[in-house]
Amino acid sequence: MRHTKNQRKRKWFILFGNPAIYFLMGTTNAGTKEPLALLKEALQGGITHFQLREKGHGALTGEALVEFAANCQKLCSEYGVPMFINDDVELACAIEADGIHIGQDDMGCGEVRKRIGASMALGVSVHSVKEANEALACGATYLGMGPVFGTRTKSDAKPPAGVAEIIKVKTQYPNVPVIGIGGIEPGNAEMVWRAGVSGIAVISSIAQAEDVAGQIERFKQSIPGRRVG
Ligand code: 3NM
Repeated sequence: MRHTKNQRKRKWFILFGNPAIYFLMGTTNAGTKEPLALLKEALQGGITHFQLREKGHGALTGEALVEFAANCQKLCSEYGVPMFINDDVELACAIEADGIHIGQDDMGCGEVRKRIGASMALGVSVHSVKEANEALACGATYLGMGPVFGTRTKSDAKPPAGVAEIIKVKTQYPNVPVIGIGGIEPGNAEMVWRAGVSGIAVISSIAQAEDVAGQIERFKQSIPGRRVG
């Protein structure tokens, strides 16, 4: 199901209203699983946001990528989960994704905002208050910050940054949604929540879990105040 601009605007308003378990995945993260089957397990398990991040050796391109993205979108819409596209403005526009996420090395965020228009959500990876200022000035909807912990998933990730910068950005911009990323697991997620994030973004700890739904439940239990027992 595609959303009209007004529906998208409405969804934006509540885009990070509740603690977000934001799953990122591409076909190269699925291991021995069929990628769409993995995404379906994650949706059934209760992820709240999905980002298609198709990177690395053997990544899909061209028509195959568009087809895969459209299949992911169909699945996400069945579960009412907003879908973001990593980096690829053309793909995000072609499938009318709910949002796009870009890094500091990608096309400038002002340019991206111009190309996607006003109604698509824009996430920008930042590492400091200065980068947050710039991203917000050019229309970022939310900020991604990491890597909080060491990660083996992103080969060019910066050194682990902990939560100090997240706290600084949240102090400056209490109402801006910040999503923590990088090496987050159920056992270390609590300190990220306590830094004031609206959500945690995860690849390997969900993609590689034997029991995907169980792992997502463990992430939900890591939200302070939500712990059971
Ligand atoms: N971005 P995992 S770290 C995609 O620091 C990504 O901006 C990062 O994967 C950043 O959950 C990262 O397996 C990889 O550590 C996250």
